[in-house]
Amino acid sequence: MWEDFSTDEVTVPQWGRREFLKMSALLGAAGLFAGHSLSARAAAMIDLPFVNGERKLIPAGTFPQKGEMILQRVRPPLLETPWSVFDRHIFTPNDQFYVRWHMPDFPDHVDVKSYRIRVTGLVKKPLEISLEELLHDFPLREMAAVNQCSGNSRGFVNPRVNGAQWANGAMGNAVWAGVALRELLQRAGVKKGATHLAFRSLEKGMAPFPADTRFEKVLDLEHGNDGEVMLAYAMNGATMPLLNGFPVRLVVPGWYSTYWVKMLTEIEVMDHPGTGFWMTKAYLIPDTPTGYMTPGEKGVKMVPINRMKPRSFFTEPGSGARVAKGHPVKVGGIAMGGSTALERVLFSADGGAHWQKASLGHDYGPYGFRAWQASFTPEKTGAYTLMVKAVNRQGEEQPLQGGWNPGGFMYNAIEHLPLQAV
Ligand SMILES: Nc1nc2c(c(=O)[nH]1)N[C@H]1C(S)=C(S)[C@@H](COP(=O)(O)O)O[C@H]1N2
Ligand SMILES: [Mo]
Repeated sequence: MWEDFSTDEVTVPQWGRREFLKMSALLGAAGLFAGHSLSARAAAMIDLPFVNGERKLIPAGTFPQKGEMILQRVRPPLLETPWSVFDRHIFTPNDQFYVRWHMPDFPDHVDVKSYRIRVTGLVKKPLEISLEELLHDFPLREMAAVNQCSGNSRGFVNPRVNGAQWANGAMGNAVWAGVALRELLQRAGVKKGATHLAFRSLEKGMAPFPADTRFEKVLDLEHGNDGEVMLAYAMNGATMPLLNGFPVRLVVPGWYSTYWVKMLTEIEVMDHPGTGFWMTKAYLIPDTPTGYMTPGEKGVKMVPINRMKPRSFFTEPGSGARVAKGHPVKVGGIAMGGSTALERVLFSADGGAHWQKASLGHDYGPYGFRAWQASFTPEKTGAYTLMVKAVNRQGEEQPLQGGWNPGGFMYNAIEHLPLQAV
């Protein structure tokens, strides 16, 4: 990433409708998982930086349309992006974009001819939209946005909690192309009294209660109508991988990606909040100003997780690198504002005693990553602790200590990078 923000030269991929139809026809025809067997392939190991962090690094092609990934779970697939990928691209390549599913039996192919997105419930005109119509009858929207799992970095939460033990790679930045949800709602005509939108996907719920456990997420109508929430049919200028929600997924910029429903097939306009498992039992955070609480605290009111917090990361140099005393060291990485634009990134070379402003790379919009860069000269030999902190437009900044909640959600502590000057 480092030649004078060479990532600035990355042209935002232009989305071609022709390619979509071509690729979608291919994908619709083939059962993508046919012939893929995990055990048949050799895998290297990787050590994530927490206790019990050993994982398989699976080679490209182990999962369809996916490159080398960190294996967190096979079924349903939980694949983490190797950290080195974030150093090479400000947009995360589709084939190394992380993957997270909840149901073991999600569809392994989608028939693009019969695929429909239905808008139902409190509308004047219920809709059944085909992919062709979605592509041709609505204006194209494009937006850079970070898709981050609520549980990203859960492996660093202290005390540790249950759930996938991700390091920092359960996130990715992409240019999403598709249609603003507002367009569909306008066409359907929302009736008076409507307050919420439920989003449902192609996969079934889990036995023995498939109806109760189906993957349904709910947003306020006002939020869904804000012109930013969108139905994406392309990602970084290409059809999105099946594992990332082909053919259409919801994009909720600035919100944790539990709301970014993949393989979206129904939007119900409702006059009440969500009552399903995924809104009332899972993905809840303490109703406190930070979304954190004291471990073991009783009687805390819980609410659905929502807006993302600011974060920043080092990609350069590597952790524990040896640098030469008296010579400037270039440091840098990526940062995001979370639910609002990034305001600034601060860098410290002395364990947080002094902070300097980092310079920022190209701005692709409030919800994407920005590259940051700073430099310092170690005047003495010995150990250094570098730190980086993002501050967003609302003045929200990363805390020194990671906060805690029972789900291990929204971890965003300031990153520390040890260095040795010799
Ligand atoms: N249909 C469907 N959509 C889903 C999920 C799911 O299990 N099923 N998981 C959600 C969660 S919790 C996450 S973190 C993101 C992961 O998106 P990705 O696999 O494209 O990275 O998808 C979201 N959308
Ligand atoms: Mo997630």
